[in-house]
Amino acid sequence: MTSPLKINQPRLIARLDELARVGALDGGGVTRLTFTDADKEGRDLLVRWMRELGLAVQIDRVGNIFGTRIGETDDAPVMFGSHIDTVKSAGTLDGCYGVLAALECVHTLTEQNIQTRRPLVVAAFTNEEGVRFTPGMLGSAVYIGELSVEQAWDLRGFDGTRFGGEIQRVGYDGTMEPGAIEPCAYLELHIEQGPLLDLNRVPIGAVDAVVGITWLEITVNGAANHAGTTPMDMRRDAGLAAAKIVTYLREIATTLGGNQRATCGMIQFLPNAINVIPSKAIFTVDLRNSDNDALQKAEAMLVEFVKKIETEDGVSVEVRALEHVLPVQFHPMAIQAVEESAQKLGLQFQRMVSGAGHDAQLMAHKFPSAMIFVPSREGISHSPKEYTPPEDLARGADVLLNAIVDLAN
Ligand code: HGY
Ligand code: MN
Ligand code: MN
Repeated sequence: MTSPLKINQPRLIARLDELARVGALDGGGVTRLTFTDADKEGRDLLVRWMRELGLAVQIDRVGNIFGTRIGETDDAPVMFGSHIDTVKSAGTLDGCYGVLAALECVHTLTEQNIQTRRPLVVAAFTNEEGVRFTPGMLGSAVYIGELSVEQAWDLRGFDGTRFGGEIQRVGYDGTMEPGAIEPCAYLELHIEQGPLLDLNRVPIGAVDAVVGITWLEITVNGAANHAGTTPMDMRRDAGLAAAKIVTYLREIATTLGGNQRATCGMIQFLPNAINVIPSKAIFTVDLRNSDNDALQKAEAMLVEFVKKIETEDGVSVEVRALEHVLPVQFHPMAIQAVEESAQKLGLQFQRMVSGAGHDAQLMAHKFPSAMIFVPSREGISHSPKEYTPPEDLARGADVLLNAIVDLAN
């Protein structure tokens, strides 16, 4: 039994720190929304690093980035990666850790002159976060054929821009057909973004499933009126109706229990003036559950409640679906490669479900996929407070490295 391979921890941390400086915010945190100048700068840095490592770089028609290291054969490659776009005021690890650890794995293999039978492909998918353009996990959805390139190019961002215009503006409108590379397996290393591994003091998560996600945009139409002269029983208050629906989200989660989650992340009143009863309220809903029936029940409960509010508050409500992603179970063969790698490294691991969405859950529809988690301090993520100690980051990358070598041979 050969001794386990180990990555170069300082080099991985140095690349994470360098990428973290792209789109860095004064008060801490990072923002690199899809196809913004900051995202372009991050993409250019990744492509430069890939080229420096002698990888063949390919960009597909929705901007997914692939760096291929040749193998001894042309058999189906092992693909591993994540995303480098971020949410607003993000931490420095979500997505970026999985891509840069993948790069570090290749760097270590090249440095130690180790060849693999299969080619290796480092991947960075476009618009995983979905904060500018919805749906999220867009690059991997197009990759597996769930969304067409044309549909992606016609998407309008929350900022009114068109995906197709922005991808051309930053020069990442590649020519490769999405899905052209058909890997034998896809692995994604990611921070847990939840509290379990940190609480249990377990260094590695062998993720066997990911929750389903429903994103909705709800528009409440009421009537603008004077905040002082309009009697309380004569109002069609879109703000009040929205507040009732947002409060009901918590009731949905407590009623269904389990790992049901319900969140309102964005809300806007119009005309948004201190002394005007809002005529309109526009807000988003994020529902999640590892059980698709329960997720559909959550959505049905919400639609039922919205109907009640329409009558109660004399408003009309439109519900627009922004994203429906199914929950997935990962492939036993891919999960086994992760667990055997952790065992080889003498690392304790636990099976777990991901509450965060990931490109791996789209790739799992077509290719044997699995994920590796490392602890997030206090489970914090999608926040500048997101943190994982360097030793934990290195351990996760070691598990990825030995798993991909095992799958590639
Ligand atoms: O929303 C998510 O779960 C992921 O961070 N995109
Ligand atoms: Mn992520
Ligand atoms: Mn994220």
